[in-house]
Amino acid sequence: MEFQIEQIRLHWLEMPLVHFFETSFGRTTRRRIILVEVSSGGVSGWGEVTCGEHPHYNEEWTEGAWLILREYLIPEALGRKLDSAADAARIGASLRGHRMARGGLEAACWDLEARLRGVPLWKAIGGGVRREIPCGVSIGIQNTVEELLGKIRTELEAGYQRIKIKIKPGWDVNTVEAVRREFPDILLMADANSAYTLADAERLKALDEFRLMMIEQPLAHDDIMDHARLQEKLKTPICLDECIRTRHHAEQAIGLGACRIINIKLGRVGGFAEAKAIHDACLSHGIPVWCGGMLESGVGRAHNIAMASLANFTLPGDVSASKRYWTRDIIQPAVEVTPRGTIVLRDEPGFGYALDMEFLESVRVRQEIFCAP
Ligand code: OSB
Ligand code: MG
Repeated sequence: MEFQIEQIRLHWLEMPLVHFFETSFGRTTRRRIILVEVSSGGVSGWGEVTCGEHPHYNEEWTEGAWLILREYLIPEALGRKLDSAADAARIGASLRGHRMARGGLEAACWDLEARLRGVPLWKAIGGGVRREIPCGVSIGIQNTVEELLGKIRTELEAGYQRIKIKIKPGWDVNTVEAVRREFPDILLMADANSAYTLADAERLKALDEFRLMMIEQPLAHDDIMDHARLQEKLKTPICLDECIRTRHHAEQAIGLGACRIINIKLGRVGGFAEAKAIHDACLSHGIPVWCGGMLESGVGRAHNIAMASLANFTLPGDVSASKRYWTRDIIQPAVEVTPRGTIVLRDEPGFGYALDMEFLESVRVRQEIFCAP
């Protein structure tokens, strides 16, 4: 459906996490989140920029994304007539990188189009093959193994279908072994966020005996070749996260045997158009995908739920309940998980939840409004 981008409002929110989240690249205690609100004919669509506070997961960070939006993407978008939301993927196409900033704007355009059409976002993107999204949790590095085991127990009791733990050198083989001893039969996986090199192949091979579903992104964020060399040596499937930003990367990685599974993150790949392209490429090669997370607020979480309803998202993703991260979310109702470890799709137009504007404004520390000339 055709529409024109008449106004864009950026919202910068600051929200403390319920519990710190630690990966191999550092610990997060507070999130800085940019929401992109795109309006046409008095209707708003919402997107979330999923980058971190610092450029450690990838090159993007909140302050940088704000500037990319203000200086490049918004001037290109304002006043633009789109034949459909799929056109929004072209905004910023001449830039190198900055896909999370682009993805926040692109996702907002999909939400806006879905609202203008009066259909749920999952339907607008061609999803909805399942009414319930299978959910897993990502559990960060803890201060002690005992604390980790306690957290895993809590999440299993809540019904989550698979557990992902973060690993890094010194918190890997022994940790995974302790988890396996305590929970012999659970679906378990480990995410290294690029903490290793090929020189650590023997150490990573030691993980083979623990029946992990996969090991996620063990090697450098931009190195598909070395992952191919590592996958040859490992029984455990490698899942790529950071390395895959485009359909082309996915095809190269699959062709080289660098992974057997791919984690798709809406922001990392620059929005729904590229996410669907990667999804389709994986489907045609028999590579299953799952939906990754970036500690999103309710807006990004709701977009992830829609994405995870596409056909090839057959593995439980890192899409979990709002309350795991927030004492109060900016959407209503908060995202909840069933005792079966699933999230049920909603039928409201757009991303399916209402924004709690009063609360959103109370955590907003900065905003800027841009109008078409
Ligand atoms: O690599 O999947 C990752 C969080 C921040 C940065 C990178 C990652 C993660 C997660 C969290 O694993 C997933 C979630 O949002 O629950
Ligand atoms: Mg990851």
